[in-house]
Amino acid sequence: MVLEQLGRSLDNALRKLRRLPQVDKDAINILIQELQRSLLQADVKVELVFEMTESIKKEATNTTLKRAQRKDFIIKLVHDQLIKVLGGKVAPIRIKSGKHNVILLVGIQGSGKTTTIGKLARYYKSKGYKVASVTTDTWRPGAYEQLVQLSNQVGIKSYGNPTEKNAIKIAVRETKKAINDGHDIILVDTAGRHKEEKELMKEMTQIESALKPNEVILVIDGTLGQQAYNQAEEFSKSTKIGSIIVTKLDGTAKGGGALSACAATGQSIRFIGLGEKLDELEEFQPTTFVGTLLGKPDLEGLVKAVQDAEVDIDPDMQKRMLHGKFTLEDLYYQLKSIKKVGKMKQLLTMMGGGNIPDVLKEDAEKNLERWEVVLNSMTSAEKEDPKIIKKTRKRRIAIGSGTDYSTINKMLDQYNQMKKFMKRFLQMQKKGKGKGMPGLGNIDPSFLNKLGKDFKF
Ligand SMILES: Nc1nc2c(ncn2[C@@H]2O[C@H](COP(=O)(O)OP(=O)(O)O)[C@@H](O)[C@H]2O)c(=O)[nH]1
Ligand SMILES: [Mg+2]
Repeated sequence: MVLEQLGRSLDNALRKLRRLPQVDKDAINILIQELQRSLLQADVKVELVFEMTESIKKEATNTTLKRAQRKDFIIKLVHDQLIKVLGGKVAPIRIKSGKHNVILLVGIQGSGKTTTIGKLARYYKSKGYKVASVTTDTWRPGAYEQLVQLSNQVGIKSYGNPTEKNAIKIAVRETKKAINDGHDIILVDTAGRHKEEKELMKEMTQIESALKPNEVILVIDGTLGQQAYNQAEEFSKSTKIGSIIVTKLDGTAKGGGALSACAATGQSIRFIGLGEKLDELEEFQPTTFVGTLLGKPDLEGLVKAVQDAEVDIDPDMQKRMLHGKFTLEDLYYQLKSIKKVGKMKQLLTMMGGGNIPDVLKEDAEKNLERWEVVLNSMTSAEKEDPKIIKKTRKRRIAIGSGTDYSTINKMLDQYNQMKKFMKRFLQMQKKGKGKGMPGLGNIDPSFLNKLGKDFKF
Protein backbone atom coordinates (compact mmCIF):
# COMPACT_ATOMS: atom_id res chain seq x y z
CA MET A 1 0.00 0.00 0.00
CA VAL A 2 1.09 3.59 -0.59
CA LEU A 3 2.22 5.41 2.54
CA GLU A 4 2.00 2.18 4.44
CA GLN A 5 3.79 3.52 7.47
CA LEU A 6 1.60 6.62 7.72
CA GLY A 7 -1.54 4.57 7.19
CA ARG A 8 -0.57 2.15 9.89
CA SER A 9 0.24 4.77 12.50
CA LEU A 10 -2.89 6.81 11.80
CA ASP A 11 -4.97 3.68 11.92
CA ASN A 12 -3.41 2.76 15.27
CA ALA A 13 -4.20 6.17 16.71
CA LEU A 14 -7.83 5.96 15.61
CA ARG A 15 -8.17 2.38 16.80
CA LYS A 16 -7.01 3.41 20.24
CA LEU A 17 -9.63 6.14 20.28
CA ARG A 18 -12.35 3.72 19.20
CA ARG A 19 -11.51 1.35 22.03
CA LEU A 20 -11.85 3.98 24.76
CA PRO A 21 -15.04 3.84 26.81
CA GLN A 22 -15.39 7.61 26.54
CA VAL A 23 -13.66 10.47 24.83
CA ASP A 24 -12.46 13.15 27.22
CA LYS A 25 -9.88 15.92 27.00
CA ASP A 26 -6.99 13.56 27.73
CA ALA A 27 -8.07 11.19 25.00
CA ILE A 28 -8.21 14.05 22.52
CA ASN A 29 -4.75 15.23 23.54
CA ILE A 30 -3.29 11.78 23.11
CA LEU A 31 -4.89 11.46 19.69
CA ILE A 32 -3.53 14.85 18.66
CA GLN A 33 -0.02 13.91 19.74
CA GLU A 34 -0.17 10.66 17.82
CA LEU A 35 -1.48 12.36 14.72
CA GLN A 36 1.32 14.90 14.93
CA ARG A 37 3.95 12.23 15.34
CA SER A 38 2.63 10.20 12.39
CA LEU A 39 2.38 13.17 10.05
CA LEU A 40 5.80 14.54 10.96
CA GLN A 41 7.33 11.13 10.37
CA ALA A 42 5.79 11.17 6.90
CA ASP A 43 7.64 14.46 6.31
CA VAL A 44 4.58 16.68 6.32
CA LYS A 45 5.59 20.29 6.99
CA VAL A 46 5.56 21.20 10.67
CA GLU A 47 3.35 24.28 10.26
CA LEU A 48 0.83 22.28 8.28
CA VAL A 49 0.75 19.52 10.87
CA PHE A 50 0.02 21.99 13.63
CA GLU A 51 -2.58 23.80 11.63
CA MET A 52 -4.38 20.51 10.92
CA THR A 53 -4.22 19.13 14.41
CA GLU A 54 -5.19 22.43 16.03
CA SER A 55 -8.30 22.49 13.93
CA ILE A 56 -9.16 18.90 14.85
CA LYS A 57 -8.55 19.64 18.50
CA LYS A 58 -10.69 22.74 18.50
CA GLU A 59 -13.67 21.12 16.86
CA ALA A 60 -13.33 17.91 18.87
CA THR A 61 -13.26 19.83 22.14
CA ASN A 62 -16.07 22.22 21.32
CA THR A 63 -18.54 19.69 20.11
CA THR A 64 -21.81 19.44 21.98
CA LEU A 65 -22.44 15.96 20.63
CA LYS A 66 -23.36 13.19 23.00
CA ARG A 67 -20.61 10.90 24.13
CA ALA A 68 -21.68 8.02 21.93
CA GLN A 69 -21.44 10.08 18.76
CA ARG A 70 -18.26 11.86 19.65
CA LYS A 71 -15.89 9.15 18.43
CA ASP A 72 -17.39 9.02 14.98
CA PHE A 73 -17.33 12.78 14.83
CA ILE A 74 -13.63 12.94 15.69
CA ILE A 75 -12.76 10.20 13.22
CA LYS A 76 -14.59 12.14 10.56
CA LEU A 77 -12.65 15.28 11.52
CA VAL A 78 -9.40 13.42 10.94
CA HIS A 79 -10.63 12.15 7.57
CA ASP A 80 -11.74 15.62 6.52
CA GLN A 81 -8.50 17.29 7.51
CA LEU A 82 -6.42 14.72 5.65
CA ILE A 83 -8.59 15.09 2.56
CA LYS A 84 -8.25 18.85 2.76
CA VAL A 85 -4.49 18.73 3.10
CA LEU A 86 -4.30 16.49 0.03
CA GLY A 87 -6.20 18.98 -2.06
CA GLY A 88 -9.88 18.20 -1.47
CA LYS A 89 -11.88 16.93 -4.40
CA VAL A 90 -9.90 16.60 -7.60
CA ALA A 91 -11.39 16.65 -11.05
CA PRO A 92 -9.82 14.39 -13.69
CA ILE A 93 -7.90 15.85 -16.63
CA ARG A 94 -10.47 17.09 -19.10
CA ILE A 95 -9.97 15.21 -22.34
CA LYS A 96 -12.01 16.67 -25.17
CA SER A 97 -13.37 13.86 -27.25
CA GLY A 98 -13.41 14.32 -30.99
CA LYS A 99 -10.47 16.71 -30.75
CA HIS A 100 -6.76 16.24 -30.27
CA ASN A 101 -5.44 16.78 -26.79
CA VAL A 102 -1.79 17.66 -26.29
CA ILE A 103 -0.37 16.91 -22.86
CA LEU A 104 3.12 18.17 -22.04
CA LEU A 105 5.12 16.56 -19.25
CA VAL A 106 7.82 18.56 -17.52
CA GLY A 107 10.03 17.95 -14.51
CA ILE A 108 13.53 17.43 -13.30
CA GLN A 109 15.68 14.69 -14.81
CA GLY A 110 15.01 11.36 -13.16
CA SER A 111 11.63 12.39 -11.75
CA GLY A 112 9.96 9.77 -13.92
CA LYS A 113 8.56 11.71 -16.90
CA THR A 114 9.35 9.17 -19.58
CA THR A 115 8.12 6.26 -17.49
CA THR A 116 4.97 8.21 -16.68
CA ILE A 117 4.35 8.85 -20.39
CA GLY A 118 4.33 5.07 -20.87
CA LYS A 119 1.92 4.68 -17.95
CA LEU A 120 -0.41 7.43 -19.14
CA ALA A 121 -0.37 5.99 -22.65
CA ARG A 122 -1.43 2.63 -21.29
CA TYR A 123 -4.10 4.25 -19.10
CA TYR A 124 -5.69 6.30 -21.88
CA LYS A 125 -5.35 3.54 -24.44
CA SER A 126 -7.33 1.25 -22.17
CA LYS A 127 -10.05 3.91 -22.11
CA GLY A 128 -10.29 3.64 -25.88
CA TYR A 129 -8.31 6.72 -26.94
CA LYS A 130 -5.87 6.73 -29.80
CA VAL A 131 -2.69 7.73 -28.01
CA ALA A 132 0.73 8.76 -29.33
CA SER A 133 3.94 9.83 -27.65
CA VAL A 134 6.44 12.46 -28.74
CA THR A 135 9.93 12.88 -27.36
CA THR A 136 11.71 16.20 -27.47
CA ASP A 137 14.54 15.17 -25.19
CA THR A 138 17.69 15.94 -27.15
CA TRP A 139 19.89 15.95 -24.07
CA ARG A 140 19.86 12.56 -22.54
CA PRO A 141 21.55 9.83 -24.58
CA GLY A 142 19.10 7.11 -25.44
CA ALA A 143 16.06 9.22 -24.51
CA TYR A 144 14.45 8.66 -27.90
CA GLU A 145 15.00 4.89 -27.75
CA GLN A 146 13.64 4.74 -24.20
CA LEU A 147 10.34 6.25 -25.26
CA VAL A 148 10.13 4.19 -28.44
CA GLN A 149 10.62 1.05 -26.39
CA LEU A 150 7.98 2.02 -23.81
CA SER A 151 5.55 2.98 -26.56
CA ASN A 152 6.06 -0.35 -28.28
CA GLN A 153 5.38 -2.09 -25.02
CA VAL A 154 2.06 -0.26 -24.72
CA GLY A 155 1.31 -0.65 -28.40
CA ILE A 156 1.13 3.01 -29.36
CA LYS A 157 2.98 5.02 -31.97
CA SER A 158 5.84 7.24 -30.90
CA TYR A 159 7.22 10.24 -32.71
CA GLY A 160 10.60 11.92 -32.54
CA ASN A 161 13.71 12.73 -34.50
CA PRO A 162 16.98 11.57 -32.96
CA THR A 163 19.08 13.47 -35.50
CA GLU A 164 17.49 16.88 -34.93
CA LYS A 165 19.04 18.91 -32.12
CA ASN A 166 16.44 21.65 -31.80
CA ALA A 167 13.85 20.50 -29.29
CA ILE A 168 11.30 23.15 -30.24
CA LYS A 169 11.40 22.14 -33.89
CA ILE A 170 10.97 18.49 -32.92
CA ALA A 171 8.07 19.33 -30.64
CA VAL A 172 6.19 21.29 -33.29
CA ARG A 173 6.83 18.99 -36.25
CA GLU A 174 6.36 15.68 -34.53
CA THR A 175 3.24 16.74 -32.65
CA LYS A 176 1.78 17.97 -35.91
CA LYS A 177 2.49 14.59 -37.50
CA ALA A 178 0.84 12.79 -34.59
CA ILE A 179 -2.23 15.02 -34.92
CA ASN A 180 -2.40 14.51 -38.68
CA ASP A 181 -2.25 10.76 -38.13
CA GLY A 182 -5.49 11.06 -36.21
CA HIS A 183 -4.39 10.67 -32.58
CA ASP A 184 -6.70 11.98 -29.83
CA ILE A 185 -4.11 12.23 -27.08
CA ILE A 186 -0.53 13.22 -27.72
CA LEU A 187 1.79 12.87 -24.75
CA VAL A 188 4.86 15.04 -25.16
CA ASP A 189 7.98 14.16 -23.20
CA THR A 190 10.62 16.79 -22.44
CA ALA A 191 14.24 16.70 -21.34
CA GLY A 192 15.09 16.49 -17.68
CA ARG A 193 15.58 19.93 -16.35
CA HIS A 194 17.26 21.30 -13.32
CA LYS A 195 15.87 24.48 -11.94
CA GLU A 196 19.25 26.22 -12.19
CA GLU A 197 19.70 25.37 -15.84
CA LYS A 198 18.40 28.54 -17.41
CA GLU A 199 18.76 27.31 -20.98
CA LEU A 200 16.66 24.27 -20.33
CA MET A 201 13.99 26.25 -18.57
CA LYS A 202 13.87 28.62 -21.51
CA GLU A 203 13.52 25.70 -23.90
CA MET A 204 10.62 24.37 -21.87
CA THR A 205 8.86 27.74 -21.98
CA GLN A 206 9.38 27.92 -25.72
CA ILE A 207 8.01 24.43 -26.26
CA GLU A 208 4.98 25.37 -24.24
CA SER A 209 4.24 28.50 -26.20
CA ALA A 210 4.82 26.75 -29.53
CA LEU A 211 2.65 23.76 -28.71
CA LYS A 212 -0.08 25.40 -26.63
CA PRO A 213 -0.79 22.14 -24.84
CA ASN A 214 -4.19 21.44 -23.30
CA GLU A 215 -2.44 20.53 -20.08
CA VAL A 216 1.06 20.84 -18.68
CA ILE A 217 1.78 18.19 -16.09
CA LEU A 218 4.62 18.53 -13.66
CA VAL A 219 6.16 15.20 -12.68
CA ILE A 220 7.65 15.21 -9.19
CA ASP A 221 9.67 12.58 -7.39
CA GLY A 222 7.73 11.61 -4.22
CA THR A 223 10.90 10.71 -2.33
CA LEU A 224 11.59 14.46 -2.10
CA GLY A 225 9.04 14.77 0.68
CA GLN A 226 8.15 18.34 1.60
CA GLN A 227 10.94 19.64 -0.67
CA ALA A 228 8.52 18.99 -3.50
CA TYR A 229 6.95 22.34 -2.71
CA ASN A 230 10.01 24.36 -3.76
CA GLN A 231 10.36 22.38 -6.94
CA ALA A 232 6.73 22.90 -7.89
CA GLU A 233 7.04 26.61 -7.16
CA GLU A 234 10.15 26.93 -9.34
CA PHE A 235 8.50 25.22 -12.25
CA SER A 236 5.32 27.22 -12.03
CA LYS A 237 7.38 30.40 -12.44
CA SER A 238 8.35 29.35 -15.98
CA THR A 239 5.39 27.26 -17.09
CA LYS A 240 1.67 27.24 -16.59
CA ILE A 241 1.49 24.01 -14.66
CA GLY A 242 -2.00 22.52 -14.84
CA SER A 243 -1.54 19.51 -12.62
CA ILE A 244 0.98 17.30 -10.90
CA ILE A 245 1.88 13.62 -10.94
CA VAL A 246 3.82 12.43 -7.91
CA THR A 247 5.99 9.38 -8.66
CA LYS A 248 7.92 6.79 -6.64
CA LEU A 249 5.45 6.72 -3.77
CA ASP A 250 6.21 3.04 -3.45
CA GLY A 251 8.70 2.51 -0.72
CA THR A 252 9.20 6.07 0.51
CA ALA A 253 8.33 7.15 4.02
CA LYS A 254 8.10 10.75 2.85
CA GLY A 255 5.07 10.36 0.60
CA GLY A 256 2.77 12.27 2.93
CA GLY A 257 5.14 15.22 2.78
CA ALA A 258 5.37 15.15 -1.01
CA LEU A 259 1.62 14.89 -1.53
CA SER A 260 0.70 17.59 0.96
CA ALA A 261 3.43 19.89 -0.39
CA CYS A 262 2.20 19.48 -3.96
CA ALA A 263 -1.38 20.08 -2.90
CA ALA A 264 -0.25 23.22 -1.04
CA THR A 265 0.82 24.77 -4.35
CA GLY A 266 -2.84 24.86 -5.31
CA GLN A 267 -2.33 22.40 -8.17
CA SER A 268 -4.28 19.20 -8.46
CA ILE A 269 -2.43 15.93 -8.12
CA ARG A 270 -4.10 13.83 -10.78
CA PHE A 271 -2.12 10.62 -10.66
CA ILE A 272 0.44 8.94 -8.47
CA GLY A 273 3.22 6.59 -9.53
CA LEU A 274 3.64 3.45 -7.48
CA GLY A 275 6.42 1.58 -9.19
CA GLU A 276 8.48 1.19 -12.31
CA LYS A 277 5.99 -0.96 -14.19
CA LEU A 278 3.53 0.50 -16.64
CA ASP A 279 0.44 -0.47 -14.69
CA GLU A 280 1.75 1.12 -11.51
CA LEU A 281 -0.12 4.38 -11.93
CA GLU A 282 -3.18 5.30 -9.96
CA GLU A 283 -5.73 8.04 -10.36
CA PHE A 284 -5.44 10.28 -7.35
CA GLN A 285 -8.58 11.23 -5.51
CA PRO A 286 -8.02 12.51 -1.95
CA THR A 287 -11.30 11.06 -0.65
CA THR A 288 -10.56 7.60 -1.96
CA PHE A 289 -6.93 7.87 -0.97
CA VAL A 290 -7.68 8.79 2.64
CA GLY A 291 -10.34 6.09 2.77
CA THR A 292 -7.81 3.46 1.76
CA LEU A 293 -5.13 4.97 3.99
CA LEU A 294 -7.31 4.73 7.05
CA GLY A 295 -8.51 1.28 6.13
CA LYS A 296 -12.10 2.20 5.33
CA PRO A 297 -13.48 1.25 1.95
CA ASP A 298 -14.61 4.22 -0.06
CA LEU A 299 -18.10 3.63 -1.34
CA GLU A 300 -18.09 6.13 -4.15
CA GLY A 301 -14.83 4.69 -5.44
CA LEU A 302 -16.07 1.13 -5.10
CA VAL A 303 -19.17 1.76 -7.16
CA LYS A 304 -17.06 3.35 -9.89
CA ALA A 305 -14.52 0.54 -9.79
CA VAL A 306 -17.21 -2.08 -10.18
CA GLN A 307 -18.66 -0.24 -13.14
CA ASP A 308 -15.22 0.15 -14.71
CA ALA A 309 -14.39 -3.49 -14.13
CA GLU A 310 -17.30 -4.38 -16.38
CA VAL A 311 -18.14 -7.36 -14.30
CA ASP A 312 -21.11 -8.87 -16.02
CA ILE A 313 -22.57 -11.65 -14.02
CA ASP A 314 -25.05 -13.80 -15.79
CA PRO A 315 -28.36 -13.56 -13.84
CA ASP A 316 -28.89 -17.33 -13.99
CA MET A 317 -25.49 -17.92 -12.56
CA GLN A 318 -26.13 -15.32 -9.87
CA LYS A 319 -29.15 -17.24 -8.70
CA ARG A 320 -27.32 -20.53 -8.61
CA MET A 321 -24.34 -19.04 -6.85
CA LEU A 322 -26.37 -17.44 -4.15
CA HIS A 323 -27.62 -20.92 -3.44
CA GLY A 324 -24.09 -22.20 -3.20
CA LYS A 325 -23.94 -23.56 -6.72
CA PHE A 326 -20.91 -22.47 -8.64
CA THR A 327 -19.39 -24.85 -11.12
CA LEU A 328 -15.99 -24.98 -12.75
CA GLU A 329 -17.58 -23.90 -15.98
CA ASP A 330 -19.08 -20.89 -14.21
CA LEU A 331 -15.61 -19.98 -13.02
CA TYR A 332 -14.26 -20.24 -16.52
CA TYR A 333 -16.93 -18.06 -18.07
CA GLN A 334 -16.84 -15.60 -15.22
CA LEU A 335 -13.12 -15.07 -15.62
CA LYS A 336 -13.58 -14.64 -19.33
CA SER A 337 -16.14 -11.92 -18.69
CA ILE A 338 -13.91 -9.93 -16.36
CA LYS A 339 -12.39 -7.84 -19.08
CA LYS A 340 -10.23 -5.60 -17.04
CA VAL A 341 -8.24 -7.65 -14.62
CA GLY A 342 -6.35 -4.58 -13.44
CA LYS A 343 -9.60 -2.91 -12.42
CA MET A 344 -10.66 -6.03 -10.59
CA LYS A 345 -7.44 -5.96 -8.61
CA GLN A 346 -8.02 -2.33 -7.71
CA LEU A 347 -11.50 -3.24 -6.60
CA LEU A 348 -10.26 -5.98 -4.30
CA THR A 349 -7.71 -3.66 -2.76
CA MET A 350 -10.39 -1.06 -2.11
CA MET A 351 -12.45 -3.66 -0.35
CA GLY A 352 -9.51 -4.06 1.98
CA GLY A 353 -9.04 -7.66 0.90
CA GLY A 354 -5.80 -9.42 1.71
CA ASN A 355 -4.07 -11.18 -1.13
CA ILE A 356 -5.58 -11.10 -4.56
CA PRO A 357 -6.40 -14.53 -6.01
CA ASP A 358 -3.62 -15.70 -8.30
CA VAL A 359 -6.11 -16.14 -11.04
CA LEU A 360 -6.70 -12.41 -11.23
CA LYS A 361 -3.04 -11.63 -11.57
CA GLU A 362 -1.33 -11.02 -14.90
CA ASP A 363 -1.46 -14.63 -16.05
CA ALA A 364 -5.27 -14.87 -16.07
CA GLU A 365 -5.33 -15.11 -19.85
CA LYS A 366 -2.71 -17.83 -19.94
CA ASN A 367 -4.50 -19.77 -17.21
CA LEU A 368 -7.74 -19.57 -19.09
CA GLU A 369 -6.23 -21.20 -22.17
CA ARG A 370 -4.82 -24.05 -20.10
CA TRP A 371 -8.04 -24.46 -18.18
CA GLU A 372 -10.06 -24.72 -21.33
CA VAL A 373 -8.07 -27.81 -22.27
CA VAL A 374 -8.51 -29.29 -18.80
CA LEU A 375 -12.25 -28.56 -18.79
CA ASN A 376 -12.63 -30.41 -22.07
CA SER A 377 -11.28 -33.55 -20.45
CA MET A 378 -13.79 -33.46 -17.60
CA THR A 379 -17.19 -35.05 -17.34
CA SER A 380 -20.22 -32.88 -16.69
CA ALA A 381 -20.51 -34.36 -13.21
CA GLU A 382 -16.97 -33.27 -12.43
CA LYS A 383 -17.57 -29.77 -13.70
CA GLU A 384 -20.79 -29.49 -11.72
CA ASP A 385 -19.30 -30.74 -8.51
CA PRO A 386 -15.49 -30.53 -8.50
CA LYS A 387 -15.37 -32.00 -4.99
CA ILE A 388 -15.58 -35.46 -6.52
CA ILE A 389 -12.30 -34.99 -8.36
CA LYS A 390 -9.94 -37.17 -6.37
CA LYS A 391 -6.74 -38.94 -7.29
CA THR A 392 -8.02 -41.38 -9.95
CA ARG A 393 -10.08 -38.80 -11.71
CA LYS A 394 -7.18 -36.37 -11.60
CA ARG A 395 -4.94 -38.91 -13.28
CA ARG A 396 -7.49 -39.48 -16.04
CA ILE A 397 -7.97 -35.74 -16.57
CA ALA A 398 -4.21 -35.10 -16.59
CA ILE A 399 -3.64 -37.79 -19.24
CA GLY A 400 -6.65 -36.69 -21.27
CA SER A 401 -5.66 -33.05 -21.34
CA GLY A 402 -1.92 -33.52 -21.58
CA THR A 403 -1.38 -31.47 -18.44
CA ASP A 404 -0.02 -32.37 -15.02
CA TYR A 405 -1.43 -32.70 -11.54
CA SER A 406 -0.20 -29.29 -10.48
CA THR A 407 -2.24 -27.52 -13.17
CA ILE A 408 -5.35 -29.38 -12.10
CA ASN A 409 -4.69 -28.81 -8.40
CA LYS A 410 -4.07 -25.13 -8.99
CA MET A 411 -7.27 -24.83 -10.96
CA LEU A 412 -9.25 -26.50 -8.20
CA ASP A 413 -7.60 -24.28 -5.64
CA GLN A 414 -8.48 -21.19 -7.58
CA TYR A 415 -11.96 -22.51 -8.03
CA ASN A 416 -12.45 -22.72 -4.29
CA GLN A 417 -11.07 -19.25 -3.72
CA MET A 418 -13.15 -17.71 -6.45
CA LYS A 419 -16.25 -19.49 -5.27
CA LYS A 420 -15.88 -17.82 -1.91
CA PHE A 421 -15.10 -14.48 -3.48
CA MET A 422 -17.93 -14.54 -5.99
CA LYS A 423 -20.44 -15.44 -3.34
CA ARG A 424 -19.50 -12.48 -1.18
CA PHE A 425 -19.36 -10.22 -4.17
CA LEU A 426 -22.88 -11.19 -5.11
CA GLN A 427 -24.16 -10.80 -1.58
CA MET A 428 -22.73 -7.34 -1.63
CA GLN A 429 -24.44 -6.52 -4.91
CA LYS A 430 -27.70 -7.93 -3.64
CA LYS A 431 -27.48 -5.78 -0.56
CA GLY A 432 -27.09 -2.70 -2.75
CA LYS A 433 -30.13 -3.52 -4.86
CA GLY A 434 -33.49 -1.88 -4.71
CA LYS A 435 -32.14 1.48 -3.68
CA GLY A 436 -31.94 2.95 -7.11
CA MET A 437 -28.25 2.48 -7.81
CA PRO A 438 -26.64 -0.05 -10.09
CA GLY A 439 -24.21 -2.62 -8.83
CA LEU A 440 -22.98 -1.93 -5.37
CA GLY A 441 -25.40 0.90 -4.81
CA ASN A 442 -26.06 2.18 -1.36
CA ILE A 443 -24.29 -0.34 0.74
CA ASP A 444 -24.10 -0.06 4.44
CA PRO A 445 -20.47 0.89 5.19
CA SER A 446 -20.26 -1.40 8.20
CA PHE A 447 -21.19 -4.31 5.96
CA LEU A 448 -18.35 -3.47 3.59
CA ASN A 449 -15.99 -3.01 6.45
CA LYS A 450 -16.79 -6.42 7.77
CA LEU A 451 -16.54 -7.84 4.30
CA GLY A 452 -13.11 -6.27 3.89
CA LYS A 453 -11.90 -8.00 7.00
CA ASP A 454 -13.30 -11.32 5.85
CA PHE A 455 -11.39 -11.22 2.61
CA LYS A 456 -8.48 -13.47 3.22
CA PHE A 457 -7.67 -15.48 0.16
N1 LIG B 1 9.96 2.94 -7.82
C1 LIG B 1 9.56 3.74 -8.81
N2 LIG B 1 10.43 4.09 -9.77
C2 LIG B 1 10.00 4.91 -10.75
C3 LIG B 1 8.66 5.41 -10.78
N3 LIG B 1 8.55 6.20 -11.87
C4 LIG B 1 9.77 6.18 -12.48
N4 LIG B 1 10.65 5.41 -11.82
C5 LIG B 1 12.07 5.14 -12.13
O1 LIG B 1 12.79 6.35 -12.05
C6 LIG B 1 13.86 6.36 -12.97
C7 LIG B 1 13.82 7.61 -13.84
O2 LIG B 1 12.65 7.56 -14.66
P1 LIG B 1 12.53 8.29 -16.06
O3 LIG B 1 11.15 8.05 -16.53
O4 LIG B 1 13.62 7.93 -16.97
O5 LIG B 1 12.68 9.80 -15.60
P2 LIG B 1 12.84 11.13 -16.49
O6 LIG B 1 14.28 11.46 -16.51
O7 LIG B 1 12.04 12.16 -15.77
O8 LIG B 1 12.28 10.83 -17.83
C8 LIG B 1 13.73 5.07 -13.78
O9 LIG B 1 14.62 4.13 -13.26
C9 LIG B 1 12.30 4.65 -13.53
O10 LIG B 1 12.14 3.26 -13.62
C10 LIG B 1 7.76 5.03 -9.71
O11 LIG B 1 6.59 5.42 -9.63
N5 LIG B 1 8.27 4.19 -8.76
MG1 LIG C 1 13.13 11.07 -19.70
